[in-house]
Amino acid sequence: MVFWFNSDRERGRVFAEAFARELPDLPFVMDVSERHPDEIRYVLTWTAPADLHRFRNLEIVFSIGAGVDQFKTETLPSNVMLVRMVEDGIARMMQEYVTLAVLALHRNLKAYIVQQAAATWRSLPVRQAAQQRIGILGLGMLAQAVIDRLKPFGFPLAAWSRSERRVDGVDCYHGSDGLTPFLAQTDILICLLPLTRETQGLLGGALFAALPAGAALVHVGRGAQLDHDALIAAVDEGHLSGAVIDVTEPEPLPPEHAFWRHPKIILTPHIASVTQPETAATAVIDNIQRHRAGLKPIGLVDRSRGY
Ligand code: NDP
Ligand code: OXD
Repeated sequence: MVFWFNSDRERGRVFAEAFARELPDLPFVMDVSERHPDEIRYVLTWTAPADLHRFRNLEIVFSIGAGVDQFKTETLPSNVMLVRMVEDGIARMMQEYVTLAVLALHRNLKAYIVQQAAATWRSLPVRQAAQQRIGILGLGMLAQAVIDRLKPFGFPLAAWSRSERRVDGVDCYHGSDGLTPFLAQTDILICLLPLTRETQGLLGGALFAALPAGAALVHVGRGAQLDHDALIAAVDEGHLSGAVIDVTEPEPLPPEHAFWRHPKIILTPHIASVTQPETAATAVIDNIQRHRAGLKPIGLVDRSRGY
């Protein structure tokens, strides 16, 4: 029974130390050719290796990320569990990034950066936090972590999920019927949805039109959820006031892409949150212990839903 770490060696060293300490009976390899394929029981990886079917005794594929759309789940053997990364480090970084993005939009940061470049000293109107309604697409692990951080600012908070949910202090909407009323009362929209057939292309012209005039977008889900032309049109027409974009399709964007130089768009290179090896190793070790005890791993992906 062997654990295969299929990612960068620097993070692998942190994992190897934690495994040696906490699971000394489970051999840990970074070079899979050192072992017979039948010995591999667990793999941690960003995408499914092309030859995954060689590992006939594989039981769990651990995703190094919180998202799992990069796995072609239909190609994974049906008896193998796919487990996404649920760890504190990812949640903390996402809290920081979304707070940064919301405050930047709330306090017109991009406009002041543009004004500074033109040596313009001019104050812009600002709403009170109680008048700035935040709406989050998704109400999962990361959205709930973000809500905890945003609450103390006093923004009215709402969220939209697939199934019905209740969270203290948050107006909860769900399902396709809940989307339009949710959007109608959202001034800063945050996308924290997984990429699935249903969410692909969701951030498009129709969705932007359903937001109040002057609304803004923070996109930290997945690139393929966003229609770039529709966003640029909505911002250039003045219906949207701006956007902070961390994920795009493709990544990286080509140098001529309009997002790079748009005066109302802040673009970052998919860095909102990065798996932290120390906390991620603890999460994976806990899950192996749960699996050994016959319990369901935390973050087990429901392949029929795609997340
Ligand atoms: P979770 O699986 O915990 O939560 C997903 C949420 O989305 C759930 O509330 C779910 O609803 C909702 N949802 C899914 N499909 C739909 C739908 N069709 N309609 C309405 N709601 C839907 O995911 P996480 O919070 O852990 O992560 C979310 C995503 O964030 C990841 O999949 C990844 O794409 C992205 N991410 C981006 C990073 C970055 O650096 N930019 C870093 C990490 C993650 P329900 O509650 O009903 O199931
Ligand atoms: C993730 C990511 O899914 O970094 O963890 O995007």
